Amino acid sequence: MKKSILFIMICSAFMNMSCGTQDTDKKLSDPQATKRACSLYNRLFQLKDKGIMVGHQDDLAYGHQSYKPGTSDVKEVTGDYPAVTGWEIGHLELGADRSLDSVYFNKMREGIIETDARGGINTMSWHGDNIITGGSTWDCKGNDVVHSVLPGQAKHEEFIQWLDRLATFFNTLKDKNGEYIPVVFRLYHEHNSSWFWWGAEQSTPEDYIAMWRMTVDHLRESGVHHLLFAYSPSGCTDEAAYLERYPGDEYVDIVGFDIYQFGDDETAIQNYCRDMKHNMDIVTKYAEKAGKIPTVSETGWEGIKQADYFTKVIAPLLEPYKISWILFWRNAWEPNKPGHFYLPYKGHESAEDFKKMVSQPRILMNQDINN
Ligand code: BMA
Repeated sequence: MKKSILFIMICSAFMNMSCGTQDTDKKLSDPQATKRACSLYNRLFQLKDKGIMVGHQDDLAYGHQSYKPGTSDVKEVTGDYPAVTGWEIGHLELGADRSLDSVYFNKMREGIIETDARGGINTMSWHGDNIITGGSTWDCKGNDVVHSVLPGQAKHEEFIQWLDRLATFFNTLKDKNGEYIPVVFRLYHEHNSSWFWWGAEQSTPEDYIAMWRMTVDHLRESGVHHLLFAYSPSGCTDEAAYLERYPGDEYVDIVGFDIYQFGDDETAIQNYCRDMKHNMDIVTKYAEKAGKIPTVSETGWEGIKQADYFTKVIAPLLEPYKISWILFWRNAWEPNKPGHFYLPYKGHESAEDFKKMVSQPRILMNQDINN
């Protein structure tokens, strides 16, 4: 083989494998991140200067008034998809064919591919089951679940099998050129609260961090290099509290937080705005310092009980911040959850107002990030 051809082959192998060859200095935590994952990370930094992307959990999975996969309430209301689409993979670890919210994983794969093909961004959360009790993600019995999955502990091998199932799914996410689709993976979220088995009262900071690193290391060792890892506690009082269970800059690419509005009166709105501002300050400052992407990783007001909520509360709240995206929680399809929605569906009283908000120049939808 000619030396020059060999040289070109080696160079292109490197370009496909690592962020080291990119021409900007935004480095993903994974030194072997794929070229597409690196480009997405750099794109996020560029888009952050342009505005704040709208995200919606399970947007393409179903609508509030229809279980049909591919239904997007946001598209029906505004004419465009959100820039960021959230997915939930709870029960993938069990080898189930559908998520805990009854979204079939083969449909989810199609939705991820479709979102990526139109230039959208995919993010995933994981409400995995309790491996000790076999109960749900909210089953906090057996306060040693996190400890039990660590190397040498009783549930380690079984948990590794769970991670392998995740890796297998991630490795089926390919674009039309056969390249892996980069996806944001938001691990073990709201960990400073105590309602999931990995919560603050359920584990020590050391064990939590060890589980996070073990998860990321195992996925990387399994050949998964197209993930951007996102860290997202519930609201925090200050940066020290924010970082209490932070696994380290080499294990995180995106920093966010989850805060909801609880209550329907003026005080509830004021408290929500106060906490959101405080936490947007924390994550934007930390992101700036550490070279990460800041986000609002989960938010919303269940049932949106004010018609002009988006232009009167949300838009002014976001205005001063350089946050990459704000992800509103899901619009449940389940007939027994009629009030469980966080963005308007067609016909809801806040639909026009939401449409107005997303037409503002700094609020970015799918088309805005692709022209
Ligand atoms: C919660 C609710 C649940 C859902 C879970 C995981 O906040 O929406 O109905 O099962 O998220 O998506």
